[in-house]
This record gives sequence, C-alpha cells and structure tokens, in this order.
Amino acid sequence: MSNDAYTLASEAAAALHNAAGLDTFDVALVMGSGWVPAADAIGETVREIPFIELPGFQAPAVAGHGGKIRVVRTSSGRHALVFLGRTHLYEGLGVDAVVHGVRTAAAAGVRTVVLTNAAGGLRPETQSVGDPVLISDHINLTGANPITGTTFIDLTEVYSRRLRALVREIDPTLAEGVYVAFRGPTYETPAEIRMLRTLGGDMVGMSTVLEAIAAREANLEVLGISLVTNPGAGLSGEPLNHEEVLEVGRATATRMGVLLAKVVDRL
Ligand code: NOS
Repeated sequence: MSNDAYTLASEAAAALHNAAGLDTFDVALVMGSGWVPAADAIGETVREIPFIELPGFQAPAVAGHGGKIRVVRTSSGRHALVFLGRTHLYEGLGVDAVVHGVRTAAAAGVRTVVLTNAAGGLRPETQSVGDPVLISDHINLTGANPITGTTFIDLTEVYSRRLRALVREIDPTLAEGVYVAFRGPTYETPAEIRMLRTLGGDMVGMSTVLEAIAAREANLEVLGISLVTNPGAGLSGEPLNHEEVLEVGRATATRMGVLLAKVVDRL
C-alpha cells in the first residue's frame, strides 16, 4: 500500500467535511457513464463541490462523466455523497487516482458504496439494452490492483448479498450478473467477447472492479449496478460508440434514479 494515497484520501475527506458542513455521510454513490442524469432523483442537493477543489481528485476527461461531488439529502434524511464522474484506468493517471473517490468516501465515514456503470451485455439472449443488472461478482482483467503489499484481502463476497437482496425487494425483476473489466479505452474485439462469454461473464466494461476492491479493503459494503447500454462487440453486428452509451443513460435516467433513491432510503 502506498501510504501517501491513504493520507491524500484523509485530506480530501477533511476538505469534504468542511465544504459540506457535515460531520458524516451515510452512503456514497459513484455515477458511471450514462448514470449522471439519474442523479437528480436521489434527493435534494445540499451542496456541490467540484473535484478540482479537493486534494487528489482529477477533472474527468471523458464526456458524460461529470466532475463534482454532490452532497444530497434523501427523503428519509440521510446524507449521500454522489460522485458525478469517476477516473478510469485508461486515463493513465494510475490506480490510486481510480480508487481515490472510494478511499475518500471511506475516510469521510461512509460505510456503504454504490458503484454504477455502463456496460456491454454479454448475454443478448436474456438482456436488453436499458436493463439494470445487479453485479454479483467480477472478473478483473485490467491487469491492475489498487492494493500493493502483503496484506491478503478476501474477495469471496465483494458485492454484498444483503444489499442485492434488498434491491431485489424493491425490484424483483432485476437480474444478477458477473461484471468483467478490461483496462480500455478500446472496446473489446468480437473474439474477446466470445472468450468472456465462455469465462462466465455477463457484462463487460472499463471500471468498477478496482473501486470495489478498494472498498472491500476499507471494509465498506458494496452494491454494484450495471446499466446494459449495448450488446458486446460483434453480438449485434453494429459498431460501438460512446454517444450511444450516453444516450441509453439519458433514456433510462428516470427508472435508474427512482431505483437509486429507493435503495438509498432503505440502506
Ligand atoms: N462501456 C463499455 N466498456 C466496454 N465494453 C462495452 O461494450 C461498453 N459499453 C459501455 C465507454 O462507452 C464507457 O462505457 C463503458 C466503459 O466502462 C467506458 O467507460
């Protein structure tokens, strides 16, 4: 572990407490590609803090990824840190930058983190574009790991069974699936998509797994939700593009927002 990264997260958490005027937060939500439009439904905005005002954060480089932390008060009076945007490994800023938000949330007192993402669907037989899927487990093919050193961390239940059950009480139609992450920023080849199907993957993307690992290291309870924004490369015959990913996010914003609001209220 690089001590500096954890110190930087503590500094960012202190700055966050200051800027928000709050001693503690109940939950953090990381809004992935296409999820930013859903954030408005989570609750009332108390305050917005641009990433650049907090130690260790970077302004996101990619369209659709926002660039600030919104402090939200939910209808049940809980306080949520809503990350409008995240840093991806493919931006080349390193693993610590990718997990800095989760480490900051942990240092700020959060015990639960909701990680959302846009993903390619590997199972067009059962998945439709616009479906949210609960992440039951992941396969980390990024080649990276946020933890360095000799502390062995158990990943038997990265994505909390309890939280998944709670979300399925809200929406019993939700499917679960295994999320596979590559580093990106290239989308996969059709051969890689066939490989991932064989390996037992259900969704593929370029985020989430490193943050989930950092969250487990910090002993946070993790909920992961993918929004299927496109069939994986080669499954539909159409080329992939990021604009389409964002468009699916806009089209499903109300459904995703209402779901997240209910989840946050029941945590
Ligand atoms: N994303 C995807 N990543 C990999 N493969 C896919 O099919 C796919 N669909 C959505 C790119 O549009 C952004 O959305 C996610 C990636 O994580 C990336 O951040």
